Amino acid sequence: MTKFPVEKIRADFPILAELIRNKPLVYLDNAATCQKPQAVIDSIVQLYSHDYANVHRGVHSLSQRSTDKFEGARTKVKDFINAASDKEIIFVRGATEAINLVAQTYGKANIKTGDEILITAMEHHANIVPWQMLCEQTGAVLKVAPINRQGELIYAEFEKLLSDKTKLVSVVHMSNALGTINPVNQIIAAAHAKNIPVMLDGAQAVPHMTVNVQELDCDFYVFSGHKLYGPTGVGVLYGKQALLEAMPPYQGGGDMIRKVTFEHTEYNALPYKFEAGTPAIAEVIGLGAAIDYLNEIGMANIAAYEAELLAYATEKAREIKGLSIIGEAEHKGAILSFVLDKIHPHDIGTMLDSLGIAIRAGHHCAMPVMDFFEVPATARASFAMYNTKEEIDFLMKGIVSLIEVFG
Ligand code: C6P
Repeated sequence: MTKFPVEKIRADFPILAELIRNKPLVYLDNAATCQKPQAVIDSIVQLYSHDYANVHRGVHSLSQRSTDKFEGARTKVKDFINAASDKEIIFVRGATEAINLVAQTYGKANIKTGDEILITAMEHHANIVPWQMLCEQTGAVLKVAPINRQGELIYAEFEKLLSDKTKLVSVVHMSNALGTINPVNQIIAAAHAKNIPVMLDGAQAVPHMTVNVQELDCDFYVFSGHKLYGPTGVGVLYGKQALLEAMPPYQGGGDMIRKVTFEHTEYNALPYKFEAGTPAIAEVIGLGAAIDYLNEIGMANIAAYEAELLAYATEKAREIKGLSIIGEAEHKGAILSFVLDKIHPHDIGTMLDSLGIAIRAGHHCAMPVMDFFEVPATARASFAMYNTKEEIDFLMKGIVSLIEVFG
């Protein structure tokens, strides 16, 4: 690979030039949300300045322009994850809404008292709570496959939990709290051998690796636009067409109907059946622009560069006495969760902020992970394609100075 053009990429992100507390911003909170390239910002300005109207509704020119851009973005998403058809791409508000949608439609239609839903012990709350709600509604049972001290799924235990009662497996592709990348090919093959559908929570995976849903053969895949350098308020539910066809709709309203009378409503075809109401037009189009931008750089190049960043950060972190890394999976994405002896993660976050460094300190919406590692919270530095080794050096220097002063 030719040298990764990180400086050129950095120049595309205007916010990276901000000063925070009079210091250059070092943005290492990319798992919470990524910053936006100028191309995404421009796409939204262009839309509202020149092309904006409601979609799928008007015969007038602006509505057609808006609709073309909106549906164009759907095709970009389809190609980006290699779905078979635009009909399999449902726009939602984010990964959270996508999982709730599947729980309340597929789940309610197919999961009954005594059935089991299988997740892992490293899930984000968004892939726990919707299933707990479904279990309360149906009498189904939530099963949790355990993890080890490295933060890896104990695959043998996962396999043991797959049974005739299991009606759905829903696992995180890459953990936002630990960085672990799960053996999703193995998981999907084992579940499919028992005719169990699999949903992957790809919110943390999609910005960092090539995702090919047909090759994975997953049944559902979900992610959020804002973690993929796109706008907030938009996310994607991918589902295999046959499954989506058979599912009841989620919400009722405009756009998801073909014909309405007071006696009966006929639902629209896919993907509109699941897109009630005026969608997040500008956000969807902005997501399309983010995907164009990423395609130009290449997801494989991004993954290779971020692997370098992670290896560098891990090596440097291991040199710091009193720092413990939480999550040391062999197969891992660019996340460094850590704790320091005697300094609470929230204090680490606040003190690093005074140096212009943005990290997340907290439970990362994965409280069961914190319980497992018996920590109240972790400090999490999460890297993106615009981060540099110099920024990692700066982070490490900041941590060392904290330990010297407060440790
Ligand atoms: N994780 C983080 O700081 P939403 O909020 O719907 O865009 O994404 C939810 C979600 C689901 N699954 C995983 C694996 C995630 O990482 C997230 C979002 C952010 O780690 C915000 S809590």
